[in-house]
Amino acid sequence: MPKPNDNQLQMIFEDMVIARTQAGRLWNLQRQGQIGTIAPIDGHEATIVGAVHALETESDWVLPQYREPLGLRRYGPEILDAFMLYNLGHPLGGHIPDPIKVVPSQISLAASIPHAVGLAWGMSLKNDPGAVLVFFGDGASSEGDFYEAGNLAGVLKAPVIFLCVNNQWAISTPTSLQTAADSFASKSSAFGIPGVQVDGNDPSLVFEAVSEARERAVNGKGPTLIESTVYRLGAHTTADDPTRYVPSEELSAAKKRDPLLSLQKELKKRNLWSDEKQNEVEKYALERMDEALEKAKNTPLQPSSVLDHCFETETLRLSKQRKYLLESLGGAHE
Ligand SMILES: Cc1ncc(C[n+]2csc(CCOP(=O)(O)OP(=O)(O)O)c2C)c(N)n1
Ligand SMILES: [Mg+2]
Repeated sequence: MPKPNDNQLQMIFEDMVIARTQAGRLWNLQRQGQIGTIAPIDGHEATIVGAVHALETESDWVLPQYREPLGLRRYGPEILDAFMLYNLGHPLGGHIPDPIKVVPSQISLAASIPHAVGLAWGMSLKNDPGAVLVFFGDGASSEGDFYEAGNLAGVLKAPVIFLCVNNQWAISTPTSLQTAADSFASKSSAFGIPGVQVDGNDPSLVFEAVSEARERAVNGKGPTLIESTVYRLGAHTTADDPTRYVPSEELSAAKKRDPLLSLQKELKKRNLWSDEKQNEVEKYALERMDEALEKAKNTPLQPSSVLDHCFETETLRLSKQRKYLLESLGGAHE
C-alpha cells in the first residue's frame, strides 16, 4: 500500500498540530468553567489523523468514540462547530450537517460498533460505495457489543474497519488487567477476519494499514481489525488525576515517543516544515476555536432537541416525552 506522499504528510501533520493546540485550549476552557468535561487527544493524534486521511470523505463513514473529534478536521470545519456546541451542552446529533459522513461521538463504550456494522452491511446491500471506520478503545473492546458486532461483520463480510486505539489505559485500568490475550488484534481470529497491529505513533503506518483495510472492505473482502498502539499522554478526562496511577517513568518514556515531536523532526529535516509554519498553524487553530466557541455561545440551547434525530418519524412515546419536557420548562424553551 502507498505511504502518504509529501503533501499528504504535511496535511496530516498540520491536522495533528491543530488537534493538539485546540486540545490544550479546551483543557483551559474546562478549567475556567466555560465548557463541560472533555477527553484530551494528546498522544492519539497520529492514529486518528493518519486513519482519517486514508479514507474517502465522500463515501466513507467515521464513527468516533469520544477522544477523536478534534482529529476529524479532514471531514470539514463543521465538525469543530458541532463539537463546541456539544461541549456547551447541546446534543451533538443535530449539528453535523449533511452530507458529512461522521456519526456523533459515542460515550457509551462500544455502543457504536454494532452501529458501524449495521451501517456497513446496509451500504453493501444497497451497493453503495465506500467503507465504515469505527474508533474504539482497548477498554471498549471488553464490551459484549464488540464481540457481537465483530462476529456478525465477519459472517456478513461487511465493509467495516475496526480501529482499536490501544492507549494502554481505560481510565485507571492498564491493558494487563483488560485482557489476557496476546494482543487486541488477535481477537480478530474469533471473527475470521485479519487482525493487524500498527505503531500508532507513526501516521504513515496507520495510513497504510487503514488504506489496506479499506481496499479489502470496498472490494467485498470484508472487515479488518486494526490495533493501533499509542500512549495516553494526558489525563483520561478533565475529571481524572492520572498522577495517582500512571507510573511517572512510563509517562516520561512515552513523552519521548510523542507522535508530534518525531514527525516534526522528520518534516523539518526534509524542509517540509518550519517554525514559522508551526506558529502560523497554531495561531489558526486557536482563532478557529475561538470562532467556534463564540458561535456556540450565541446558539440558544434547545433542551428538547435531545429528542431530535432518534427516529426518522417520532414515536408516540417520544412525542409524549417532548410534550412533558416542553410543559415542565413552562414554554421558556422550545
Ligand atoms: C458501557 C460503558 N461502561 C463504562 C463507561 C465508563 N467509562 C468511560 S470511559 C472508560 C474507559 C474507556 O477506555 P478505552 O475504551 O480504552 O478508551 P480511552 O478512554 O482510553 O480512549 C470507561 C470505563 C462507559 N462510558 N460506558
Ligand atoms: Mg484506552
